[in-house]
Amino acid sequence: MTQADPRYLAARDALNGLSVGDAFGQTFFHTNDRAVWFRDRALAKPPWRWTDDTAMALSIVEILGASGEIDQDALADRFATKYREEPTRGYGGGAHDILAQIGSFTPWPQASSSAFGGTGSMGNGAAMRVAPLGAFFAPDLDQAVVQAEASAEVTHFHTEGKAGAVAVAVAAALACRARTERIERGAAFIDAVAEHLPECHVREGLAEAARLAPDTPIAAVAEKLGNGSRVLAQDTVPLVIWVAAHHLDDYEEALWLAVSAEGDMDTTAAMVGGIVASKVGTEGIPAAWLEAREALPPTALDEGF
Ligand code: AR6
Ligand code: MG
Repeated sequence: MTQADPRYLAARDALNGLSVGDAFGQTFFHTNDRAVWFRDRALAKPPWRWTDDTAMALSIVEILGASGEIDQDALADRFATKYREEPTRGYGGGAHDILAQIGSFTPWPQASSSAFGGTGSMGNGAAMRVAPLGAFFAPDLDQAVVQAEASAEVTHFHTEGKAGAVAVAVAAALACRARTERIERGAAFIDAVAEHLPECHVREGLAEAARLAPDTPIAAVAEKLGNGSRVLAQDTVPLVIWVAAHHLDDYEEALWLAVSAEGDMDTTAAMVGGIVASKVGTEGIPAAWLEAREALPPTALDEGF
């Protein structure tokens, strides 16, 4: 694959949106004046450090760049290597354990399936890293679903964890297609995402999200759908899809709304940012925000990331 491959360009836009969102969202954990910052749209002083959301998304993009699909063994290896190099990127509680195990040669199916007493993780971590994959497979939604699930399973064995990843990937794919096709916004967008999920809490949350009017105050949306404060797929993804569905053409607005919901702000902003940038492109991200984000390491394919 070359850097001019449209799938690769789409994934790169999503990665920029995701990493800027992650770094932007993270800044609000470092102030006691969050409410004032939201009201005034005040920005933290750069650099904005990105977290595990971006570290793991980089691994996904690298694997897609190298083989055009998710090779689960290679992905597990990339996740574990990046974790070993920089364990202080803010990984989830169970993720530390799973990634350390994979790094010390426990096969990923064993590490992933035995987590949390054998249920597997239903954390929001498989969803936070997956938007570039959705953009990459935008022409083929069935592939987006299969590949998102494969990318999730390496660390998130639980149905909810995987469903969260499928939802964000499909949303990013639809957002990407909205550049050239007519894609409905609002409740119809949320329904179009939900139809790719199995029966589960994430899907139930999306059904609730579709019933919330576009002008519902964000605090009420968070109250109803959750805001990631439990760090679970089902208390994070419905709000994210609601925000993206109603603000697919405005990165800045979508991101302010996402963080104003409070909760797991780096993660909700990473997800919303990855989806919305799949529609508006890197050029739709405020230049000052791109500049403020800690630089991304060069990947094997693109020194300019
Ligand atoms: N049962 C109970 N609690 C669970 C379960 C379960 N089966 N699965 C997950 N949790 P984890 P992630 C809870 O550790 O998904 C970073 O800050 C549990 O409290 O698998 O990669 C990112 O920015 C667990 O610690 O990691 C994201 O915010 C938590 O969910 C987040 O971490 C996260 O699941 C991503 O975390
Ligand atoms: Mg994080």
